[in-house]
Amino acid sequence: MVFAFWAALLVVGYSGFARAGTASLITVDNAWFRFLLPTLPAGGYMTLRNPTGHQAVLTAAHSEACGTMMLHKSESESGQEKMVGVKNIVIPAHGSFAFRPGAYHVMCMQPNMKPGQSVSVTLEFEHLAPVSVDFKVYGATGRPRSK
Ligand SMILES: [Cu+2]
Repeated sequence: MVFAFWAALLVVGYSGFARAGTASLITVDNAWFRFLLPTLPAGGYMTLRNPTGHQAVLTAAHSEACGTMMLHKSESESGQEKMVGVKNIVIPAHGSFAFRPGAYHVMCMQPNMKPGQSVSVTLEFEHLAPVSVDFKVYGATGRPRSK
């Protein structure tokens, strides 16, 4: 009786692991948008973690709440802030990659969202299954610095 219970647990645990194996192993923390106005693009930020032994390459992001979505990098050139398009982003093996204000971000070109909402974004990778992430929407002041 007791043995059967543990055997059942093992099977459940194993099938859960197998599913995780076929999905992407990339995880995402602290995903959020800075939303200003529906007529202005909204910057999206997050930290990607790659626990695998191979580099992961993020190639695109899309969301039904964004219309067009792009990978961008902010650069300052002689005091002028400008954004450039980025083809892809490499997350090193056993490493992480942070998107943050003033640096790399996903650009939501036609934001259809409101502060307080969560918006689903799908991240596409080379050789890995796509990952869907809920981005929390904040206003102009951005994400509170709690951690
Ligand atoms: Cu941008």
